[in-house]
Amino acid sequence: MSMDAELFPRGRTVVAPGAVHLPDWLDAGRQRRLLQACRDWARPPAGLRTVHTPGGGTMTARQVCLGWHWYPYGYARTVVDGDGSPVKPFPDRLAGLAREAVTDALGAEALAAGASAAYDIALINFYDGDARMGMHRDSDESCDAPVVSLSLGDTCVFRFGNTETRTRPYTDVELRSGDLFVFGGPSRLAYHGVPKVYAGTAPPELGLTGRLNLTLRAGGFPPGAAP
Ligand SMILES: O=C(O)CCC(=O)C(=O)O
Repeated sequence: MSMDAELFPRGRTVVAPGAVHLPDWLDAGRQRRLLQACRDWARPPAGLRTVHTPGGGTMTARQVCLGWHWYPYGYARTVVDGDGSPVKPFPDRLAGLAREAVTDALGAEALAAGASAAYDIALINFYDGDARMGMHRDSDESCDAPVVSLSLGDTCVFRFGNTETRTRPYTDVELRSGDLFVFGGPSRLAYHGVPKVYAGTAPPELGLTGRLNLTLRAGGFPPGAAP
């Protein structure tokens, strides 16, 4: 444990209105089970893929989706920018995890307010090497339910900004393995990104080289239909 960690134990932090960081939310056992599930989801068909943006860019974090397939910039039921396979189903247990996360981070009222919003999308990002993610908003959903973010493996700098610009003001938060970050309400459409991942900082007992992030979202799309 670093001296900083001893002097300043990590606690719940409200980073912006509706944006809350809960350190160490997943215990070691839940992290291990979630990692194992991610390894299964990453397999083809509809497995981990490299994402290309319409402007000719390549995202350095590779991605796999559950429930709905995200591509720049929309959602589909099949991997329209990859192998064309149907997206893997979104498991009920992730919906339960999302509800638990929102309740712990923002209170039961936040969940009740978004009660019509069923969590039905997971985007799983894998960061290795020099992977990072530029500042962006999660704005392709038709629903304002909070976004739930879970981190596994290496520690990163998560930059949480404002709803107006990609630039300052923003707050840099260190996300470690097991941490939960939820952003909803006035922060739902805030710009955010991952400027840095600290290689080799994952808990050794987890057995992951690199970083995984799961974001759980509610699409709000008509059942069965492509939006
Ligand atoms: O990896 C992270 O912590 C952020 C992921 C993210 O911003 C996204 O999937 O939209």
